[in-house]
This record gives sequence, structure tokens and C-alpha cells, in this order.
Amino acid sequence: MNEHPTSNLHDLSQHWMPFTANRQFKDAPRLFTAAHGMHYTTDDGRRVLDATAGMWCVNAGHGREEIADAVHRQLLELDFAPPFQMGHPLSFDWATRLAGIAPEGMDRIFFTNSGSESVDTALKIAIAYHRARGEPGRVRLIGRERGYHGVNFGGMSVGGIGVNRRQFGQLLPAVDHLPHTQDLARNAFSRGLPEHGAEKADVLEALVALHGADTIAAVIVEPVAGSTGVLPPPKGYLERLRSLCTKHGILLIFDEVITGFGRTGTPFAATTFGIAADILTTAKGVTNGVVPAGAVFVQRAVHDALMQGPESAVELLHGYTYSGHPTACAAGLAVLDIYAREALLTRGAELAPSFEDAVHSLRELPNVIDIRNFGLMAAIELAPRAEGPGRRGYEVMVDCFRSGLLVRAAGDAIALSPPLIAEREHFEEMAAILGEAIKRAS
Ligand code: PXG
Repeated sequence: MNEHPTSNLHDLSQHWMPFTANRQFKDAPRLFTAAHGMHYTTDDGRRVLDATAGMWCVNAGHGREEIADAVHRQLLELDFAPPFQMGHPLSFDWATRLAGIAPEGMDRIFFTNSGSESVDTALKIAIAYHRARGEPGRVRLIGRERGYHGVNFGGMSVGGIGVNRRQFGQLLPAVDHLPHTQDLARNAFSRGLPEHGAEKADVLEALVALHGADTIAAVIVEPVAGSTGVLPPPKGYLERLRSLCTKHGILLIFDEVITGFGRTGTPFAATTFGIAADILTTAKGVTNGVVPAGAVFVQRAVHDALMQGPESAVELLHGYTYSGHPTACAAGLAVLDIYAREALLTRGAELAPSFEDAVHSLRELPNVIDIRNFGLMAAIELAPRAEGPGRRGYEVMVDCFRSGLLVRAAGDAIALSPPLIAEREHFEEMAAILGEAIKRAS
């Protein structure tokens, strides 16, 4: 171990950390200083097994040299090119390659820098699409309770996590929410898709009756909700949502920021579930998390509806200084090479059964009230402590970190989403360390 943890050498007070209990963290920091393969190294020299792919993003594992080399070369060759009314070849190459793994027909790709930007981009495209087709009244956006769609005003508004919204006032008008799909009474300890709850999609019919289909632009859901503790969709649920959207002319947006790039055993959850979305949002795994980037995949028909008017007109008045940044493109192309060469985008399907067995082995431990999983995503839900929700989850997360395992705590649900390079032994190690932490938190 290092004699001097980094936290003793640095002043932690200036950096206002994101989504972090700043005062608590700075009293007892948790700092990583290196990462390779399946492991992080902490500032005091300990190895920590990464059960969360960083934060659902480092799908090909850490420290991949060919990505670093590609980014390095790119910075020396072309560091920046203006993306509005100018361009550079790599963004076109990257879009072409991404279109090659996209679900059928989703071959028009808009680049962003994060999941939050991808979501707000998708919402804007949906509204602009209806307007371009002569239905400017379709402005209403439907999200789902317990959905997470990032932190910008659009994504926060359709998001369904109360605490994330309350601090920020009004949000977008004309937003409504479907009910979430978690149902512990009927579906606890499901392996894969839960049996019960497809009918929860029918609430969309009620929202259409309430607001009128001609006011609704889009429904946005995560095919498998991630941040709120891994909620796989009940069997038949997404099919019903798709058919109701089609029936009422509503666009269906899949937020695949977490599920994209192999997490569910194929490149996208839309492919895994065989459901055609109209717009699909991604980020995270698109660059293996190493350069901030996002990509919005759009059905050609949606894109084409906006390609009208004089050729000199900007068709979509939207974009970012760093849309399709050369470093993101270079990283993204290198990542796609790795994904293809190592067949990582389908590896999750092979690993899923042993991952499932490992997580469900924790079933009999104290306070475990549910375990759910799909592909390489799982959550172990613990009963809240009497002092309030989230306490036990936080305690287990910190205990795991100290014991050499990185997990996420979504309230009292411990979420696991290992890199797609994981081996079976890693799953056993994850279950062993997590199991001990759960026992200590009883
Ligand atoms: N959509 C989904 C489905 C996400 O999971 C975003 C949008 C926003 O992405 P950006 O890149 O703007 O953060 C996300 C992000 C967690 C956790 O522990 C999950 C996310 C972010 C931070 C923590 O569950 N997902």
C-alpha cells in the first residue's frame, strides 16, 4: 500500500462533485488512481474489482491501449473541426460503422457528448418531426416513473425520480408519466423478464384518452431501467407499448444509454427484445466511456421527414460544439474494432447464465428482498433500515469498496453491470465479496 493516499496530498474542497454527498465524501474520500482490465487501483494501492463497468460504460474493460493510441494519433492529426457547416471524415465513418450494428432502419445518427444530451436531442427531434409533418400540436412527452434520462431539463422532466426533480422548480410543461413496472409482490426473485405487469403499458391508453393522441409527441423509456435499480420489463410490456404508440402515431424512444453496446447480450436492447423503436439514445459504451460522447440513432423515415424545405435551410436547429468531436470519433471507431474482434456485443448473452447464478446465490442472505437480472445487469435489493431508505445500500457499497469490489447503490438496491470482458470467476468473486458485505450490514 502507498504510505500517502492521494487524498492527503490534495485539497478536495474546490471541486464540487456531481451527484455526491460532498461533505461526507471529503471526510472519507474514495479515490481511484489507475485502472486496467477488470480492476481499479485505489490511491492507497488496493485493487478493486469493477462490477459496474465504471458507471455502466467501460464495456470493453479498462486501459485499452488501442483506444488510447487512436485518440493520441487523432489529436496530433486533427484536434478539432467545426461541426456546423463544416466537417471531418471520421464522423461520417463512425456513423456508417454505428449504422452497421444498429437495429434495422435506424441508420441516421446524430452525435452528442453525453446521455443527457442524447435524450434532449431525441425529445427535440420528436417534436420537430411532428411539426415538420404538419402536426405541431404534438408536443407532449411521456416518460415513466423511476425512469432516468439524465439531468438536462428535457431528460429531467420526462425522468421519474422524484428527488432528482424536486430541487429544480417547474421543468417542462406538458409531460406525463407511465407507472413504473416494479412489482415485488408478484415478481420478486425473477430470473430474466418478470412474468407479471405487461398491462402497465396500457396506462398509455388512459393518457391518450386524457390528453388526446394529437397532443402527444413521444414516449421515452429505458428498455431495462438501470439507475433505479435494474428493472427488466415484464414479458410483453414493450410489445404493448410499441403497438399503442403505433396505433396513436406516437414516437417510441428507447433510452439505451445503459443497455446499448452489448449490455443485454446483443448490441442494443431493441434488438434483444425485437422491438423497433423510432429513436434510440446512447452514450457511455459508445466510446467505452473514455471520451465523453453520445449518439442518437434515428429511423430513416423520421430523419427524412425533416429533410424538407429549401436546401440551404438548416433542417434541425440543434447541435453541440463537440458533436462528433474528432477524439470521440477516433475512440469510438477503435472501440467498435475491439467490440467486433472480441465479439463483446454478444458476449453478454453467453455470460448471462453464470452471472444470473452468481447473483441469485445471495438469495438467502439477511435482508435480501429481491434479486433481478437481465443480460449483464442485476440488482440485489435490500430491505431499508429503520432509519430510512438508502442507508443500508450506501453502507454495503462502502463496505464493498473497502473489501475490493466496486458496486453501485441505487437506494437499497445494489446494482451490478460488469464489463463485458468479465470471466465466470469474476462473478463468483463479486458474489462472495458482496455477500459478506450484506451479512455485515444485517
Ligand atoms: N439515460 C440513461 C438511461 C442513463 O442511465 C443518462 C441518460 C444520462 O447520461 P449522462 O452521460 O448525461 O450521465 C443515463 C446516465 C447509476 C448512474 O449509478 C447512471 C447514470 C449516470 C450516473 C449514475 O445508475 N446513467
